[in-house]
Order: sequence, then structure tokens, then C-alpha cells
Amino acid sequence: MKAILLGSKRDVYPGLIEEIKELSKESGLILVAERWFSSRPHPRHYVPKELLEELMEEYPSCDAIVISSELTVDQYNTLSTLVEEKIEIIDRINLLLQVFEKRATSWESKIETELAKLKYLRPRLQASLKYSLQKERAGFFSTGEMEKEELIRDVKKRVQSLEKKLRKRHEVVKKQIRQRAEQQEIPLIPILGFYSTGKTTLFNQLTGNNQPVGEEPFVTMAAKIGRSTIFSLPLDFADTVGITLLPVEILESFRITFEPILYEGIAIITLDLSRRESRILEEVALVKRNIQYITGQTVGIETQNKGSFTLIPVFTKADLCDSPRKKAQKIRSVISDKDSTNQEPLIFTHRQSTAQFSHFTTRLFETLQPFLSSKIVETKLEDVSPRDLNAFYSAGHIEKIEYGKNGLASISGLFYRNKLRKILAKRR
Ligand SMILES: Nc1nc2c(ncn2[C@@H]2O[C@H](COP(=O)(O)OP(=O)(O)OP(=O)(O)O)[C@@H](O)[C@H]2O)c(=O)[nH]1
Ligand SMILES: [Mg+2]
Repeated sequence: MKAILLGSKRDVYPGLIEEIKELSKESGLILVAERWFSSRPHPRHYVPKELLEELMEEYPSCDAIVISSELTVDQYNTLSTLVEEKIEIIDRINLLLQVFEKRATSWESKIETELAKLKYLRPRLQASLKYSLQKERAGFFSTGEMEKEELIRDVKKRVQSLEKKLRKRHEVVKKQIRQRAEQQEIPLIPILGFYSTGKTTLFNQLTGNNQPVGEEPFVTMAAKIGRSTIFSLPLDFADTVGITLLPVEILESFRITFEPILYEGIAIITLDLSRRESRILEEVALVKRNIQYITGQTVGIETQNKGSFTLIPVFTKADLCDSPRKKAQKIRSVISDKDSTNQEPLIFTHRQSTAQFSHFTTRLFETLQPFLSSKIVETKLEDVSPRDLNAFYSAGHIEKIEYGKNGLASISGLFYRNKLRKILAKRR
């Protein structure tokens, strides 16, 4: 399908022009032209009328118009009328939902996508009914209107039923994940970020998983938890669905994907160094906004303020960038809420040498450790009987062990606080 991409330079989302192009490609649209007009979007038809007429003349065989932002219901309807409904009008949200639909394979992601689609459709249907009713004499319904009324009622019912299903599932998932956390006492660190920023690639490498990766947007459509045993202590990570700008009511449909795994108050955010700096900064702002919406917590980058959600930036795809360290340092100095950021940024590349990867994981652990201090304790214990040693090994990482003349050991290392507490209680 041939399409023209249209947007206002004054619209709030200028850094992610690449995103709309990637999504268009993913939806099978061939962009034959793009125009960025400098006026504000028109309140009734978004695109200036003259520009629209000019383009219709220039590209008579075009099948669709892609609008880089979300259209209001009124803008959508007026614009459709202006092109005499011969050309499909696709706004950014519609485009995103098309991609989600293509990607959704699990029960959960299918339900989430259908709900999001219906929520997008409902006000548009209502507006379209109102519009047709205005043209009719009051009190008279033609068959078309009756059908529309019925359709709106059906959509409402379906939305309610899907919401109920998701709420139930949400409760189950949340309970399962919390139980898992309580039993295992190992922190869960989600890897968040925009689509195609290398979340799954990082997750696979940290946990030894083999989840699908790919250049296309939204390859991952459901969260996946995996354990990493390459650090001093075992750590759990969660691969997640890419984040992007979504209107709140649509974001709500995807709550179940994120909310149950965001309980630790800390996450990694992957930032693709091959993207433009302005795009990366916008991605950071949007990820922060989404987490804030979902968790109700304020979100900071590398902050240690109590009660606030912390994001640890990991810069990815360094091999696709000329001076990755310089770029990462610059971005970090803008986004970080930490007082001093003299440490080097965390940089990850998929084909790092073993030594580079080991350096990365050491640095990652050092960065995460202070945030997990309520769970991890560094301690030294005297007079440990050799028969208790196994229990200590399973509670953490013994760095040093020394035997005294009495046959008892003194050990020091890093331990999970709760596990240690349980062992010590048994010894008493
Ligand atoms: N050159 C290069 N490519 C990378 C690197 N890391 C990931 N990629 C590629 O980037 C693409 C996206 O990687 P993914 O790990 O699937 O990204 P994601 O963030 O999980 O993407 P979604 O699941 O779609 O949200 C894939 O084609 C990867 O092979 C890297 O360090 N260097
Ligand atoms: Mg992925």
C-alpha cells in the first residue's frame, strides 16, 4: 500500500520520526512521500487544507495517509471526509496497534491488543454515530444508525468482558510473581526500553536464554524471567515488551505486562547508541513517564532517593556508533540524577569479547548492589562449623574462608539477607 507521511514540526514528538517510519514499514506501507509542515496541527483536520489538496494532485495513486501523531476523533472524521473516504487515514496509534496485532501470539498479548484496539475504536464509533445522527431528523433512526448503536453496545460489552478477563489474569500473575519473589528471595531486575534497543539480546546474554531477537519492532510481546548466575550472587532479570508513547487508556490495556514485575523499584533501561541523541533523550523521558504511570512512583536515573523508582542506563549497540563512550557519557550527564557521575557509563555490545563482557558484568553488579542493599549484606562470620558451610554457600557468595585451630571456620562474603537470617536463626 502506497502512503504519504504527514506531520507537524510543532508537534510534541519530533525526535521519533524514525519510529513512525519503522512502524509504517512493518505495517507493509510504502512511503512515497513525507511532508513536515511548520504550522500547528489544524484543530479540525490536522493537515492544512492546501497541503492536502496539493498532495492529492501530486500523488493520485496513493492509498493511505500516515499521520505522525494521534488524531482526535474530530480530526480523523474531517480528514476522512476531505479525502472523500477514498484514502485510508492512519494515525500513529492505529499504526502501532496494527503492529501489535501482527506480533501478538500469546493469549495475554492478544487480549491486550484487542482491548487496546476497541478502546481506540469506541470514541471513533460514537463520534461517527453522532455525526450521522446530526444529518438525520431528530427521533428517526435509519437502519444504518440502529446498526451503529448496536455495534457500540457490543463494543462496550466486549471491552468490559476483556477488562474482566485481564483483571483476573493480572491478579494471578501478580500473586505468582510475588510468591516466587518471597520464596526465592532473589531480586528481579526488569530490562526496560524502547523496542529494538537490544533488551532481549542483553537478557539472553545475562541469563543464558535464547529468546528471539530481531530488527523488527516489538519482537518481544510478553515478559520473560530468567536467572543469571554470572554475578557474585544469583540475580533474576526480566525481558520486557518495548515501551513507546501510548495514550493513557491504551497503556492501561498493557498494565499486566509491566506492573507485576516492577515491584523491586529498580530496572535497567537499554539505550541504543546508534540512535540520534534527541531520540534517546525522548525515549528516556517516555520510559520514565510510563513507569511513573504504572507504579505511581517518581522515577529517577541512578537516584537513590527513598521511594523513587530507579532506572540504570545500559548503552547498547556500541559497535554501531563512532565514539560510543563519548556519546554515552554525554547522554548520561544529561539524564542522570546522581550528584557525581565520574564513573564510566555501562556499555554493552552483543559481540563483546569474554574479557569485555566480564568487565561489563562486574560494573553492572557494582552499580546494582547499592540499590539492593536491603536484600544483600556483606558480612564476616566467625566459628562456623564445617557442616553448616553448605547452607552458607546456598545463601550467597563466600569470598574468603579461614579455618581456626579449633576446626571452625571464619567466612566472609556477600549474602542474601533473609537467607542468612534463616540460617543464623537455625544455628542458635
Ligand atoms: N550491531 C549490533 N546489533 C545489536 C546489538 N544488540 C542487539 N542488536 C540487534 O538489534 C536488534 C534488536 O535487538 P533485540 O534484542 O531484539 O531488541 P529488543 O529491545 O528486545 O526489541 P523488541 O523485543 O522488539 O522490543 C536485533 O537485530 C539484534 O541482533 C549490538 O550490540 N550491536
Ligand atoms: Mg525483545
